[in-house]
Amino acid sequence: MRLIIFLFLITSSCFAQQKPNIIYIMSDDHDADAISAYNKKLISTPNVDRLAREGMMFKKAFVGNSICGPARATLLTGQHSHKNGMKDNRTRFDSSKTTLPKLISPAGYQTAIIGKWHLVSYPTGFDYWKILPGQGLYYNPRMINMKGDTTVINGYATDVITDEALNWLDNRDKQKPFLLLLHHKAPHRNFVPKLKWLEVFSKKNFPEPTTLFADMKQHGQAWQRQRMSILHDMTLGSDLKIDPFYLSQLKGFKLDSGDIRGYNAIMNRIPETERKKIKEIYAERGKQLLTIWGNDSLVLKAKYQWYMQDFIACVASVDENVGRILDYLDKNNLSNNTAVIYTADQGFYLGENGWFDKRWMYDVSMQSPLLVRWPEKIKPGSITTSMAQNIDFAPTMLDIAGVTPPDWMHGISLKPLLTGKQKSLLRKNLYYHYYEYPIDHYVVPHLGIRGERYKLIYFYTVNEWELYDLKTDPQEQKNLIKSPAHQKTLSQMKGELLKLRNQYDDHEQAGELH
Ligand code: SGN
Ligand code: CA
Repeated sequence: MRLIIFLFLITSSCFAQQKPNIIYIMSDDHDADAISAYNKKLISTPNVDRLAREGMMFKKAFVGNSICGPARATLLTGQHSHKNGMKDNRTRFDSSKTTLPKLISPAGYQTAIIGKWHLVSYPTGFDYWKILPGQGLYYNPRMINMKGDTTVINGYATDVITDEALNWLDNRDKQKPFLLLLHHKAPHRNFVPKLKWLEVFSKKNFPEPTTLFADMKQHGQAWQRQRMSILHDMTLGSDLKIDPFYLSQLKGFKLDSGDIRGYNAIMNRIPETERKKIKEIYAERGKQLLTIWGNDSLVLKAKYQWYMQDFIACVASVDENVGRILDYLDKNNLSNNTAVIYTADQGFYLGENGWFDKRWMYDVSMQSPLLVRWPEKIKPGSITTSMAQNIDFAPTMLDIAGVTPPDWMHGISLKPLLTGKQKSLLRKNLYYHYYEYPIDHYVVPHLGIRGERYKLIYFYTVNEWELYDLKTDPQEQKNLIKSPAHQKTLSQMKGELLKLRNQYDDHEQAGELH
């Protein structure tokens, strides 16, 4: 009898170990253009690229509401915002909801979330969590543990979050498969890099996007209302870290307490060993600004360069830390049986249309990077152009773990696509709905659908429609809503939008569409 029990324990633990592990790494605002597997113009990211080389790269992965809290609630529930309740960053996520960790645990998984959380209520259903309060800080971040205690952890946030994740991996129950959600704060605004990467990237000159000088007047209400312009809305003090000493010398510039406070808050958090050098690098910006002040075109060009230097330097830390996780998996013989997913909560404007931030349904911010490596199942170097969406993450991870996704989830499992069982996804259109207005960037609420070729957007509070041909106009600059040649496409797309809106049962906002 004892022998039978012993054999049973051995076989069941072996069986449990064979279930794949899942590491889901999500950075904050990391646009795909800042990953060299997608675009080589801005940065080389050898570690994230390794996931593409050894796994599958999604060329067309999107979100359903391009903003932080909502994207995170969608990750947990597999649902669009109107069903999971998290429509904007100001909402509190209902922690009693059935979520990914609660569904995967009964399959024998141990679960953890480490890093940015941003759902106001504390995590539930995880065996372990350690999160940043709110947006979190770049240097010496505070973290909240499961007892509700907040402590300061010395170091740089991207390194600290990775340290915490590696620590959890080391101390986990090694008999069980695991799901680890590792959420970076970087490269979120206000883009504060580590000295070593700032030194590298402050010397670089980045190519300007062709639409950097886009004229808002050529477009509708929504474009005119936004406040996410690099020239007008990106702050010199806290976003670009220009010393108030220089700002106070700019003719006609109203130095406000926000700039001074923002600059000081950032600098005072940086350890003294790095602060002096960092201040020196940023002082160069102040000196340059004095020479170009008054010439908007030169100021925009310079602000764009400084923005990119900081953003890309933050990305370099993310890439380096993805490398640390992959090394850990290699060293511990975990690589083969672990699905590593890399993504961001959405895309981000890196100067296109003269903008920063996200929110819009335009591809720049609706698209997110998505790379999945799982050596046991995914053919290395695979590329898919099937349209995936963040509603698919929870069903996919459940499917990987052998759990059938519940039918109330809106997404579909990407596993058959990943493993090559299915060549493409059958879904024809993706649904999108953005709500938050006016804070922070005055992006007018909108909903719409994205097909392979066309995109239809309805800014319902200003009653403006937009239609784009993504094939002839991938930068979405030419609204075809009044084009006689496109009226048939328009009515087809409207029909598809109504269909999807009904399918997802999203009727509270926007009223009747006509
Ligand atoms: C902060 C940022 C905004 C950003 C929101 C939401 N301002 O308020 O630029 O859009 O977060 O970002 S900051 O000056 O405080 O950085 S999100 O990623 O959480 O959705
Ligand atoms: Ca974000």
